[in-house]
Amino acid sequence: MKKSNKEALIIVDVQYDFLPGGSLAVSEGDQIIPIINQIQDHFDLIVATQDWHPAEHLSFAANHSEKNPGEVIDLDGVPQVLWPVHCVQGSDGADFHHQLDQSNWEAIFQKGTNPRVDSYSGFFDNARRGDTGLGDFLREKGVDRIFVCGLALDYCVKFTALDGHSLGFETFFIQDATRAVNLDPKDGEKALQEISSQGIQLIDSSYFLS
Ligand code: VGL
Ligand code: ZN
Repeated sequence: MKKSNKEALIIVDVQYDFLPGGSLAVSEGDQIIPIINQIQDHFDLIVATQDWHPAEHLSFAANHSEKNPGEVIDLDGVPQVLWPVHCVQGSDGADFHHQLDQSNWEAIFQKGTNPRVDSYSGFFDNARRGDTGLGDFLREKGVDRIFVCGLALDYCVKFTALDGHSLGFETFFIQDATRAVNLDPKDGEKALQEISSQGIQLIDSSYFLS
């Protein structure tokens, strides 16, 4: 019998392009790094996701004529927010921040590699066709509780938490270990409401440190 009841930390997209100075910078994004480092040794297992786009990715405004970041288009039937070019495979902006402790990471799940569909969640693409394998990996390891943190609260962290919850993992959202893009200033707040209304538990890092 497989040992179960394990707790996993999922660190979402803590990459230079989402940090201050990056092409899709999340304000105060760097402030979560020491918090994430502090809590890592609480977990049985740690995984990270990495936004990992080909240069021709259709979520980039630059790959459409006369479109600007922030505009929304229809991409094969899925609404798509257009973004500045970010996290291009192999670029410096796609790297994890050097201060982020990676020494105990079990695996890295890359997403957003199909140029025709974006992938906010670490589990599935936005059309829910492609699967990164993260769900099966966690189950295989006997994980039943997941704790989600990283960037950005209102996109990739939110959808990772919602998908993890929908797959049956007991899901916790570490509020002080995430920050929002806030294209609209209320987006972060709205995301937290949506997350908690689904039954995901909102916690702070003090949950582990007390
Ligand atoms: C993300 C927008 C585009 C994120 C990724 O990591 O939240 N946001 N690609
Ligand atoms: Zn992206």
